[in-house]
Amino acid sequence: MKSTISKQIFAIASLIIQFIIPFIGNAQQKSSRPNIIYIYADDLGYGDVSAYGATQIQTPNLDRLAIEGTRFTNAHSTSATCTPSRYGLITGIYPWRQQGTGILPGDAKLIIPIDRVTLPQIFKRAGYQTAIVGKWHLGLGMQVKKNWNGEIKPGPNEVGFDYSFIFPATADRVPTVFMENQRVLGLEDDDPIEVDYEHKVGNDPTGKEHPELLKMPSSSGHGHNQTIVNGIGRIGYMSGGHRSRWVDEEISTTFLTVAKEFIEKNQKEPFFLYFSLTEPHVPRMPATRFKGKSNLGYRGDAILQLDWTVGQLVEQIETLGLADNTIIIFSSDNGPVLDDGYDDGAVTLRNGHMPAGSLRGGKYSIFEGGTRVPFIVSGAGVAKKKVSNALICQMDLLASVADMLNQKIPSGEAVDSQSLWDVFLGTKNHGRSHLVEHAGSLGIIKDNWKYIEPSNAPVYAKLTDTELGNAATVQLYDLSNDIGEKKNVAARYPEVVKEMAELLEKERMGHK
Ligand code: NG6
Ligand code: CA
Repeated sequence: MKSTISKQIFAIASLIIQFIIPFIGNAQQKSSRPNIIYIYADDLGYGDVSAYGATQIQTPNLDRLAIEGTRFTNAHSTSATCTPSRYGLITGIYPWRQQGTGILPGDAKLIIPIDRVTLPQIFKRAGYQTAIVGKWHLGLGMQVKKNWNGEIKPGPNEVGFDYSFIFPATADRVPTVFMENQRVLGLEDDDPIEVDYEHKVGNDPTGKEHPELLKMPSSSGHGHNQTIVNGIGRIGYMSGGHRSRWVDEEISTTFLTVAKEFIEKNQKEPFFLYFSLTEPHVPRMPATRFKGKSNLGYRGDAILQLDWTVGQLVEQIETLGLADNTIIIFSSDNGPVLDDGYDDGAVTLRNGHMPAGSLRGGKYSIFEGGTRVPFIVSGAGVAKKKVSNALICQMDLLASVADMLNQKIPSGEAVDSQSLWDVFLGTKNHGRSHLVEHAGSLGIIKDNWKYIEPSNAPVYAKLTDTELGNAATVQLYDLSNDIGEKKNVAARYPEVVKEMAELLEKERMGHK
């Protein structure tokens, strides 16, 4: 009798161990370690998305994410250009604290310290598989002069990504190649690559010598006239690697395919995918089937391609049954620009489109158009149909996911990143109290006040037709009724000016 009871107890216990405990474990794992996909557009403006009010272009896939999630109206990149914004995202530190974080050439050395905490490392420590697919633009290797024909270290893999499939800088900078785990893809021994940003290397024609070979002229005075690849003049010189050079029209689908492969392969484990798109950065050369689709020129076509790409990824997540456990975050690294160096119709075919919406300025600008960007969070645990006006910055993701995943940040690291996970999920409304904005000069935003420090930096960029927002006098705007920063009210509110100037100074001196 006794032995039968104990047999029964044993049988029940083993049932619990075999089936119920693993199930509880799984369930916990599910809710506490969601997959995160961070989709980062390049130069997409606040007004480029129909969910943000665009009328000349429709972005149904982004709009769907916004409707099924939370759309932020006061979310920012740290800076008004690419490299510094990405530096902020990965390190959780304002890039203006660190020299050498401006727009990098394609042969730059790695600028992310490999002994400090980074966003992908937080995920890695929590047991995630991590990948970057897309544009990198944070430098590679220990020096500028490097051998592009072998493995280049350190790079994204040392920064915390288990897998990397990138192009090194921008689509308009050489080398125009893909790199998988820090090796150029498709390279052949008999045609090694050389890259130089000062002197011409090899015999490939340049845009300067042979403008008649260009299929898309560079806009006047703009550069983009060095080595020609696929009929497009680039910044920088390269020779060799002819069979490894990308086809511009295929860049986007190549990244999408690789991103989907990563997701498919890692669907059973939690993963973090940093999916860093090239659209709508110059040179805009969308896949042929998107050409002419938007009626706004290749820039608009590239935005349609971007939107389609997002839709493809969402569809894959749904098909694989991962929707319940995946969060998609979509944003842009800086504000928009129409003419960034090529005559591609973005200006002439603008058709009334307002890439920055009602914001003033754009890429390169300290006005809101420079750093206030689309920011949409959607998926597991995210508030649906919500519009949040909380002040947040991309740099805050680091501390936020660290908190969500119970990972400690060593003191003195990621010092500018604030833990706001519930705000990102749209379940809490209170974001940062203030944020420093960065372009040619610094600005600061707090309680809907915007202060721009006096500066001698240029007021206007003729090449890109951008109001840069710099001025020799103090500027203060009341964003609660003047989001377009039209009326400088500094003279009317001297006490606010003083408070904001002091706060900016405190931040500047803050963490070194
Ligand atoms: C500028 C380039 C511009 C673009 C930008 C980087 C010229 C005149 N302009 O220097 O075309 O490449 O750098 O953009 O060369 S970013 O989004 O990567 O910061
Ligand atoms: Ca950019």
